[in-house]
Amino acid sequence: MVKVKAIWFFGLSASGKSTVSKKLFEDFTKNNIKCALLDADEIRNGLNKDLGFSIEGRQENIRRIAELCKLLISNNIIPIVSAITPLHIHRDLAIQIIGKDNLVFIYTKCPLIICQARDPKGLYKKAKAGEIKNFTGISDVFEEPNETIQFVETQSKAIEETFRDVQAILKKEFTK
Ligand code: GGZ
Repeated sequence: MVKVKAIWFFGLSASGKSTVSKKLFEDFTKNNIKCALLDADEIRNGLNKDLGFSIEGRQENIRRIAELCKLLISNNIIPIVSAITPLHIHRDLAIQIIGKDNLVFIYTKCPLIICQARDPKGLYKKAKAGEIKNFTGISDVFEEPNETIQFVETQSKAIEETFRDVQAILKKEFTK
């Protein structure tokens, strides 16, 4: 039986988190692996509609998503999270709530300059023009994770290649 753990993708806006997490969700679903996709962007449109992007708002966003993960895991459903999770304290909070052994972090590593060039929703442009405040990477901090955190490079790889890197990480993690 597959061990149930949360898979938590984090990284800058436009770093590829949503794309890779969606692909993983589709792959698991096709293979009858019970999972739920928790995309922070979507959650912020509903459950976390009341939260902004201050330090406290982000912290509460992560706390609620982590609590959701805990509930899903206890129901034998693998949560697949996609959230910027910008600070070490946010990642520590997720570990504290979900438990170290029940959580796999995967950093979608992509230089800020590439994320800005991608800018699929035009958010970096707006942030640079001052139209969006506290925007991660522009007017708010993203703390690089330390070397122990597993990552996939999304800068110059096709999604299929990045996805294979994700699968290699998960194979190791889920057979521990
Ligand atoms: C960062 C913002 C902001 C600000 C709106 N800063 O790339 P997206 O658009 O689709 O995903 C981003 C999403 C970030 O929400 P998270 O819940 O992942 O952030 S955190 O983990 O820090 O709580 C982005 C959009 O919301 N967005 N304003 N100011 N991203």
